[in-house]
Amino acid sequence: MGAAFADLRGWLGFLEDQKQLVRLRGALDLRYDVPRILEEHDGRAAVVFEDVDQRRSSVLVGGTLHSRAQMAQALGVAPTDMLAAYLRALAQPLAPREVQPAQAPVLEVEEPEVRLDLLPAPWHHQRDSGAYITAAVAIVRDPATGVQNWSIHRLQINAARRVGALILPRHLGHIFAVEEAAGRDLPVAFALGLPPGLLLASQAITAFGVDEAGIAGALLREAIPVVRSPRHGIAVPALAEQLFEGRVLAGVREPEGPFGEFPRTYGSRGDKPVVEIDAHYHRHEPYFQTILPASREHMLLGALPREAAVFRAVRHVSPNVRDVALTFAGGCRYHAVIAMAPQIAGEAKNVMLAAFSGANEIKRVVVVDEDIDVGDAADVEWAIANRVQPQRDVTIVAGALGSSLDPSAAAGGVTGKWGIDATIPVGDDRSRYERIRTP
Ligand SMILES: Cc1cc2nc3c(=O)[nH]c(=O)nc-3n(C[C@H](O)[C@H](O)[C@H](O)COP(=O)(O)O)c2cc1C
Ligand SMILES: [Mn+2]
Repeated sequence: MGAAFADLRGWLGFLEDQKQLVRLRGALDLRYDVPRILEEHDGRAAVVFEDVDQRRSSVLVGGTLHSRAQMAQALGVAPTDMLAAYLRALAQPLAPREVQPAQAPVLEVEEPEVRLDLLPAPWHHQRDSGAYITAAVAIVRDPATGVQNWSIHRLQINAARRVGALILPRHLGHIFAVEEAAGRDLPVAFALGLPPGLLLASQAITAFGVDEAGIAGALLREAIPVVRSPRHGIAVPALAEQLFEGRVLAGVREPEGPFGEFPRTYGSRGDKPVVEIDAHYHRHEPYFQTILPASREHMLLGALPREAAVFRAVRHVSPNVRDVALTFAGGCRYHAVIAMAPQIAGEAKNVMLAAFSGANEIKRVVVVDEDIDVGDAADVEWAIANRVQPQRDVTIVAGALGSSLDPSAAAGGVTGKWGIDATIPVGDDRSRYERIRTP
């Protein structure tokens, strides 16, 4: 087991040593050049844009995560141990360690004036409504419990001190709804410029009331240093590149979107919550991190946390589950494949039903036998072709909660879910299903 990477700089240094990072010099257009270059390097290399625009305040970097192999390196574990490592982190969080402001690199510089319009935030896709911050982790303290929450939200830059946010109905949405009903703004801190381990922790699917900072610490196998944000006293990663403090405004909605999203379609324009930014801190010569929507990076950040959530959910109904994968073509969110060794009739079906609710966005579940590689789409299709009788093995559930970004879903993301039991029926003559092999 190697060391995990605790900050973005260390991770970028590693990528550079591995020749998985390219540096580009010279002026480039944030709308027409940058996203195309990120797309061209997607799945291959991180890109550092040294001086994308002289007026801009930080060094732009994108594409910092490309593969499961890289994700394992970022966490300092073998690829085959990643799921187990994530499950361990969920089960045994490691609380963060508070450091003083003088020991917190993220507080090295305070900008005299908040100027979001001077950040090198790209305009990612053609029909997007404008420049977006896509890699900031929103950290809030739930006033009811004092427990903090981490989540990533796309942020549309509306003005020098104002962003619009998409807040889907999960933890931040719940906390904000309670505060807003009482007429109060919700203080929020945005940590920007983080290594894969912290981004993966922000995507954990947990019960309400679990602080993702503890999951980050457990994933890195070392408590992460946090510092109190100066205005709101929110504990934020001390090694982040940049920190913004603000308030989600009660009773305010402004138009946000459209925005190209992970399913490779546009999320629609609508009235969304607004955050007013009060303060901006950063390290010396900070990086500005961007995640190109629908890139491998965006997909992968969703995959491992959902695989862990599905694994946990299905283990409640069967001890015979071996592996789980969320597929790239399904955006690492909609389509799950589960490998198991069913021992009794109906067991695979129960596993499928549990997986539907392991994470809301899951729309299709394929259950296969252990001999099928869950990460290999052709292998899974082979199992469907040779082991499935649709009238017997396909299950459809109507009216469940899925993803509101699925264009085929009804308002709010209400969707059907379907499952395919592609396991060999228990009791069948297994020799009829045996795969040919050359001697
Ligand atoms: C790059 C990226 C962008 C995301 N954008 C949004 C977003 O705009 N709105 C949203 O609600 N969730 C977004 N998510 C997903 C949430 O961050 C994720 O579901 C998170 O785990 C929610 O945290 P919670 O369970 O504490 O609510 C995004 C995730 C990633 C990786
Ligand atoms: Mn949460």
